[in-house]
Amino acid sequence: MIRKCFGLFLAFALVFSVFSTLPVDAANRPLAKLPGNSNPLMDHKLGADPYSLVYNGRVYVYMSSDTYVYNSDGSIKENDFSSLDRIQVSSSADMVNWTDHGTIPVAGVNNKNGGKGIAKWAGNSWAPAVATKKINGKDKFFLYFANGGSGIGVLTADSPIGPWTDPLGKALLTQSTPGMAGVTWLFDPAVLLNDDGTGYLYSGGGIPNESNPASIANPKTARVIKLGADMISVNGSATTIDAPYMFEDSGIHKYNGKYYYSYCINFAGTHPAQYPAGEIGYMVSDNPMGPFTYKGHFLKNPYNFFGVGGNNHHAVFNFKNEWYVVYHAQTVSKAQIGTGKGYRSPHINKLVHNADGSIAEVQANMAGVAQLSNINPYTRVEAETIGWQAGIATEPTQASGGPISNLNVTNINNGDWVAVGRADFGSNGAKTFKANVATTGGGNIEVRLDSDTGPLVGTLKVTSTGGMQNWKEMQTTINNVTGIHNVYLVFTGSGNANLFNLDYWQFAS
Ligand SMILES: [Ca+2]
Ligand SMILES: [Ca+2]
Repeated sequence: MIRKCFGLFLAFALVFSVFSTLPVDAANRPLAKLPGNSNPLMDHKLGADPYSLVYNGRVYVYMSSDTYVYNSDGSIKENDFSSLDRIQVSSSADMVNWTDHGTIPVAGVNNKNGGKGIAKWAGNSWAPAVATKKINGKDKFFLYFANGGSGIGVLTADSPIGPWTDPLGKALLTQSTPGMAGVTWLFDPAVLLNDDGTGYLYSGGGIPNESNPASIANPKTARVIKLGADMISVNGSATTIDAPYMFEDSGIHKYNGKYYYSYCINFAGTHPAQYPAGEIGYMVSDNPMGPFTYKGHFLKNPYNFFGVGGNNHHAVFNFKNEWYVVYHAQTVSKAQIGTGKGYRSPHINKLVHNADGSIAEVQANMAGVAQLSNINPYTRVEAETIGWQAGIATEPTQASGGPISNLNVTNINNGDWVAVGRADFGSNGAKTFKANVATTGGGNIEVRLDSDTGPLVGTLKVTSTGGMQNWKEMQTTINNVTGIHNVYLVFTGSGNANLFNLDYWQFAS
């Protein structure tokens, strides 16, 4: 089918080659996040072990930096986690359009991250957890991460997207922290900021003795420890959470005055039915330090929903008075390479607490969460704010005046596109469209409505700015768009090279 379409495209290309812009290649289609769907959150890159932070009307998702690792013959290796030395961040106000904030170069031992690693003592940065707390009248942000299975570190910042610094110069939690002995894998942090301003850090995993059924059933490798008021120290000794069939992936949330500790159930041995292997189980307590009582499970292994399994990882959060779970599944890698090979992508679905306080089974799917609010196209919209896309990539930009860790869209080839869901143009309508671009070549941005082949309401001709990081705003007129539309920026041009880079765009009425 694809080959047939491509043949047809070639025929068109030959017929219409006299025109300066080529027809859109039918192969320019999304990989895994299809228009109308909200999952995965993104498909222009991967992202594992997601954790959420809600701040100022946006949800930020922090992820382990899954990146394809290749064999010497160019084929993609099974994920060996060797690339997990950064933390990826994306945020959204509406759960469809996600702004890519790039990667935080966390691990810094042995010149990792090209010498830019922030935590000079850490070799890895797995499975982040993030909290914010007002300290001395200022909002501070705390990013906890696992140095592989050997400990938990913390970075701090004044904004949810950095810049981040390492306040300790060493791990916050190690096996020698009081109460931590016996934790097989000291990783996978989760953090709770209680209503009284006290922080609690949850972590741990692994089975001390896999040949012993009692060790599988009660590994006693989960811990909770009270944090100091500064959130970067600990207060007292860690307490064991006796989570049955504990594997990894601590989660914590507070609902209706109760503390919900959740975790991934292990795969070893045989289990009683109430502890299904590879699913997310949960326990409840009246106290953040426990003791917790096992109540059930609420998120099946991704295999049940997406036909591709592997590990499970989750975080529960509240955003605009609704509960959600962010989790990962190997949906992008499955679409790209046929099998997941252990490479994961973030998803979000609704989570429901029943009247009795139990959690209903999550219905995970590709549809995800319907868009919560519209985008305002009359404010600067980062090009890396993406609802859906075909064929593009993002990279750190040298453009000035943007957000912290600003990115631009790149790898723009003929027929590639980016789209945002539900931009509200109002009743007066848009008259102009401008974009900040950089290129030594050029091409066009076709502004289309509601699909990549939808009505064309304007075309911005992008001409050379003298460099792929020499930035210039360019503008074109728009054929009066009103109302609410998904906006598609369809890129056209000739040649195989990146046509141009795109930093942001904005309409004016
Ligand atoms: Ca491309
Ligand atoms: Ca940008």
